[in-house]
Amino acid sequence: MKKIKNLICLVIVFVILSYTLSVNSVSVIGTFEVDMIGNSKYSGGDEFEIRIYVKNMSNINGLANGICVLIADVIYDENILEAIGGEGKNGFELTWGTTLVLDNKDGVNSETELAVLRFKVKDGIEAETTQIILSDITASNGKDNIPTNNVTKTIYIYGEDEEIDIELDSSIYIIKTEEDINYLTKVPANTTVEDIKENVTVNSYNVYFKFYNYLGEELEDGDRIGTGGKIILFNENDEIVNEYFVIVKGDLDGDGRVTATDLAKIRRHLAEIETLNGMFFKAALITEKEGVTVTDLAKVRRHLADLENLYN
Ligand SMILES: [Ca+2]
Repeated sequence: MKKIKNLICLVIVFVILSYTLSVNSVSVIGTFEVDMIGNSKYSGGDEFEIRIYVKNMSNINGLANGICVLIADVIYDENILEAIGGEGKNGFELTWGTTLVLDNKDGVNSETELAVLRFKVKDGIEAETTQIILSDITASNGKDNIPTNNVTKTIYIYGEDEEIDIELDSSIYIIKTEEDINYLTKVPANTTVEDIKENVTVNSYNVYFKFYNYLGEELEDGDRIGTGGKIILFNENDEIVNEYFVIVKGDLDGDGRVTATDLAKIRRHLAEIETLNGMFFKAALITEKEGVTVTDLAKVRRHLADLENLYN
């Protein structure tokens, strides 16, 4: 009898144990990625920054309250680069020795910038290609350790006599050059100058920006920037070093919004009453076909009716 009791006890323990194990295996954490954003071309003596983001959390439910701690080893060639500081972003605290520790009382479960790391290219370094690697990355949601793949950022160092193009980089906008004209595209309607400043980086510290609308009027931080708007980069001698035109899909009058006026513009273009030119023509190429089509009109109309979003 005692033997049977023991057996029953054992079975119960086994059932409870396997249930607990299976519950744990159900709560398997989703994956995520880490990204390093920043320009990649510098010369000896330049200081630069790398922004660290988490993104692509494919199983938000599994992440529950999101990522609140992330650690990684930061590997770089100390003969070429020197770490000169950094800071946490969006509530994350940065502690950086050989290992980088980022922690926050709150977790994040959508694409978020966690930190900025600052480096200096050592004086006299010329024509080198070097890498900054985040390895052994592990995050936590306060419950589980969640590892992910290494990330590498390649840095090209130019010689003293080589000219470096001062360029913008961005994790959310697309920067492209067509026929020697630079464009900042994938800019959604209602984007302000401040939004752009927060979402671009430039490969030089000695550069400042000015923003203009399509009429050449200077814009301030809170102003919307629309199609045909321009970002001009100046060096410390107030000389223009580069410029970018802004394209906001569906904004065909340059006010940075998509309204009935824009709908009318695309209609009139299709009816051959008034032709869309230059930047405004590019902004009307919603489907990115060769010319402006009926589908482009349909998409703007559906966007205005909240049936579709031009920027998703
Ligand atoms: Ca508009």
